[in-house]
Amino acid sequence: MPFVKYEPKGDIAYLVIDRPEALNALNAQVLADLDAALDAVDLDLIRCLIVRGAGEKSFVAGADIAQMKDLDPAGGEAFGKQGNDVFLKLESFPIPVIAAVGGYALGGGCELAMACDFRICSDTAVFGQPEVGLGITPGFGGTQRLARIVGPGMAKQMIYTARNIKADEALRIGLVNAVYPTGELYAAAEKLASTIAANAPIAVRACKKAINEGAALAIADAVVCEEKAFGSCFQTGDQQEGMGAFLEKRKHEPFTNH
Ligand code: DAK
Repeated sequence: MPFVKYEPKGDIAYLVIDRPEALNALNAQVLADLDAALDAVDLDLIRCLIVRGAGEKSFVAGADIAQMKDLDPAGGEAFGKQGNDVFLKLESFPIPVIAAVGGYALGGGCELAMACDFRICSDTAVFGQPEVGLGITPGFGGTQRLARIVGPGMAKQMIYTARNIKADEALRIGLVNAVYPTGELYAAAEKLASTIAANAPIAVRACKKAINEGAALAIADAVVCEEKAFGSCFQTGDQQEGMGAFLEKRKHEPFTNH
């Protein structure tokens, strides 16, 4: 059985990291299964993904320490590349991806959540980059994405101290967008995903691409990304319907992704 389950639900779908006996820790097989699960997503049907962990206790408690312990430098580099490749694939996935973090999101788990478009969490969630306490650096993009999300000062403090933070602090520093009582997290994630799915899919995808590609550029170049995104929506059925409905003062028909 794969360690990552693809669970479609109408026009949204879950990717469930399912290795609860190790708090969903990421070993090479979990990463390979995540890669395969992304390949299995039906992009004609699914408009938003939710990544979550199996069980109540953990989103993902990190990269698998037992598997990493005896790696040599080449093995460490290969493991880092495997994780980075699949996280980059997730980050640039054509449709939005929400991380729904219930419980621990440590090390590679925090990094997985940060490769998603945004994060929401339960009030029991715990985030952290504990790597320097294990004698290593974050290896799946933590030094880069955390600084971009919460700013270099806060990222450096979290990474250098290896101190975990709870949901309220994650909210305060902007690592998550919202905190929900345990038991309400996945319903909230589905509601958010469905709201996104109801909007024009070509436009939503174009927004994601423009935001991601523009983030690394100077503003003069970044706005060109937006111009391309904007242009790509015209003469689509959804643009014609969305604008037509506004002008005719009626509710638009469901968007068709064409
Ligand atoms: N790896 C492997 N097994 C893990 C694990 C992990 N990260 N986290 C938990 N487990 C396993 C435990 O070993 C235990 O297994 P059994 O003993 O039952 O066989 C089971 O999950 C339940 O865990 P606990 O018994 O410890 O549960 P507790 O409730 O007592 O504690 C905890 C929960 C999350 C506080 C604790 O498990 C914990 O501290 N876990 C480790 C958290 C952590 O340090 N995570 C960061 C891992 S380092 C790189 C590539 C990647 C990375 C770095 C570099 N390069 C290639 C450069 C990434 C690094 C990391 O993510």
